[in-house]
This record gives sequence, structure tokens and C-alpha cells, in this order.
Amino acid sequence: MGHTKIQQGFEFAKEAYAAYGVDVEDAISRADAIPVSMHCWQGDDVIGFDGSDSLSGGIQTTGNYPGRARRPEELRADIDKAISLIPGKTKLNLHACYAEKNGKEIDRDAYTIAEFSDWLDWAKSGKIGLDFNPTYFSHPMMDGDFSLSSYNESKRRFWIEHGKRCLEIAGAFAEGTGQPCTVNFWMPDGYKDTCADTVKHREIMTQSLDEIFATAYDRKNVLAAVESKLFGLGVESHTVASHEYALGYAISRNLRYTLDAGHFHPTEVISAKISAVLQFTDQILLHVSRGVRWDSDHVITLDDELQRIMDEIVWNSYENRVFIGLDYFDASINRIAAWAVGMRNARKAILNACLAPVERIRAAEYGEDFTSRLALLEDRKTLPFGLVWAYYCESRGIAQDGAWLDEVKVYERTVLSKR
Ligand code: RNT
Ligand code: ZN
Repeated sequence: MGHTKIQQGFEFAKEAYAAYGVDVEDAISRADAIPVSMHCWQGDDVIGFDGSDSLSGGIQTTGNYPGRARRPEELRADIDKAISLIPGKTKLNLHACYAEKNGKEIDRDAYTIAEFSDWLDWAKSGKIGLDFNPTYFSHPMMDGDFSLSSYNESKRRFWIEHGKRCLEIAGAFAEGTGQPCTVNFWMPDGYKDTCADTVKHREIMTQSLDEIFATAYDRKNVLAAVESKLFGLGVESHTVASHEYALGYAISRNLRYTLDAGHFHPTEVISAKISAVLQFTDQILLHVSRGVRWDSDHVITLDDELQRIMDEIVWNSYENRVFIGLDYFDASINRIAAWAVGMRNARKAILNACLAPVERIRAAEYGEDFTSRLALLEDRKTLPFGLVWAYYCESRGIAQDGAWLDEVKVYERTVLSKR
């Protein structure tokens, strides 16, 4: 689509939205400013650089599409490529297993910002904010699937130290980038089969987390959160940090709760949980994912649930209370395309939420005119959103739908296929 056509389409869209009382320019600037944190781990199938060559801890990638990033330089180049295809404010979500040890004998309980200085330099040069995660999986100090709630005291202590180090590193990230850094604690701890004591591990988990968060860290810019999960692969029967556990912990400790879209029963949706949780916590983190029958971590598509999630954030002005991050890993397709599809979908849903005639829809609801509410909610779906998206991409110098994939294919031919 040429520039003039895009412009004409945009003019048409502006009128169409104006008829519903929506200012398209305002919607674009609002959507553009909402950060979305892109997860580094889609680029290398959640392997990292600190020694592991396979994934464990209740999560799994499937597929072996060629071109996986094997080194930090490759991963950063791939991330750069992906980011060049995504409009709006992007952050990078890093896991501690992406440490660069540079031959040094150092383990996760002792990492400092030194192991992440290349990441920080990269972020600074691109003016990109960083988010962070301790890595409680794929490591010999895991006690089976247990980490912070292990009965093995030396292993548990190792993981407590890891948590503290991650808060320190996040502090350096926040300072270095000038942007707050979220730190998400997800622990796979749990049992494959029915357990007889559901209490002990939870008590130990609480002690461990309390010890970690008692450490001195920059509470203003380091935004810690605890993620719940229903079950993991091989951890089907008992999960220590379940929904009630993680939510209760977060509320009682004045921390954040992380809602992962794949971590609930398949008919439950996190869009329905956001405003409920925010009655009792200041902020939450989201892991926007797509479970297919289970927590399968498929690339997010522009489906009803993604739209509902972004509607909730935008319609309730939760921009400063909800941190949006993506969490999926698909090794069966081009990994850069996987990022681009998911991130562009997140941005589309955000923009579409900003373009919705929510004031009119709500006025109908408050007036108990549920007929109009339904009609408007449905009309909204066929407003010329695609024309606004095309204009938005063009105005930010980002490739259009129908064009960005060619760039990925070129990169695949020239870079990925040589790996
Ligand atoms: C696992 C959790 C967790 C991980 C990442 C890699 O089920 O969703 O967030 O996916 O930390
Ligand atoms: Zn997650």
C-alpha cells in the first residue's frame, strides 16, 4: 500500500471513528506510549547462556526450527531485528540464565551486574527498558522441581541468594536505563503425584521469599512480583505457588501478582481477573500467553481474550498499574516471526482498545440500555481499525502487515540459515 492510499484510508477511518466520538490521533498517541515487554527467551527456546543445554522445571519448548540463537551476540541481533518490526514502546524481559560469564567460574547465587553489563549497554544504546526474572529452573541446584521450597537446606539457600542477587541486578538495570525494572518470581516447585503434606513446602517457600525481600533493594524502581501457576509438565498434582498462594503472598507483602494467561483452568481468563486483583494490589504483571488446552505457551494471536485483556487495561486507565509482558516459546516456526506476530498482535489489541467508543458503550450500560451496549460492542469490531494500524505503522517507520514477513525471510536467508 502506497503512502497516499494509507493517508486516504486514515482520513476515512478518522471520520468513521469520529462518528462514535473517538479521536483517532489521541488513541494512537496513547497506545504508542504503553510499554510492552518482549521476552528474550522466545529467541533461543528458553535455554540461556549460563550452562544449561536443555529446559526443565515443568516447562517445555517443542520444535527444532533452524536458526536458534546460540550466543548473546546472536540473540541480541535477533532481538534487534524483531524490535525493528514492532511499533510503540518496547522493553526487553531478560531471565537470569542469560548471564554472560565470559569464562568466569560464577554461579547464579553470585551473579552481579557484571554478568549482565553487555545487556545493559545494549539497552542503554537503544534506550530500551529492561525487566528481569530469577531463573528457578534448568540448573543442577534444583532439587527435582523444587527450589525456594526445597527440604534440602543448602539448595534452598543457594536459591535464596539467587533471588537477592536478581533484585540487586534489577536495581542496576533500573538505574542504568532510567526506567523501572519489574522482577518476576516464578518457581516451578511442586509434585508430579498426590502429596501427603501440602503445607510444609508452602511454609518454607514463604520463609524463603520473605528472606529475599528483606534484602535492601530499590523498592521504588525494582518492581517485584510473584507468579502463580496451576500445574506444570511433570508437576501435575501439587503446585506450591498456586493462585491462592501467590495472590495472598503478593497482597500481604505489598508486592505485585503476576497473572499468566496460560496458568489457569482452560475456561478461566485472566482478563476477568485484572480489575478484581487490582482492588487489593497497587500493580500487577501480565504474562500474555496462549494456552492451547493447557499451558502450551503458543504465540499470541489477535483473539478475543487478547482484546479483552487490553480493553481492561485501557478502558480502566490501568496503564501505570499493569505491566504487560509476553510469555510464550515456540520452536517450531521462525523465532523472529514468532516475536513479531505476538508483539504486533499485542500492539494491535492495545491500539484497538484505545480506539473503542468506550464512553458510549459505558453510557449505555449505566443507563441500563443493554441493547445499545451489545450493539456498540459488536459494531466496534468492524470499525476500520486496520486502516489506523496501517497509518500508525507507516508514521513510525515500521513495516506494514504483508511486508514485515519479507524482512524476516531475508534475515533468515542471510543470517539464520548460516547458523
Ligand atoms: C512458566 C512461567 C514462567 C516462564 C518464564 C520463562 O510456566 O510462565 O513465567 O514461562 O519465566
Ligand atoms: Zn509466565
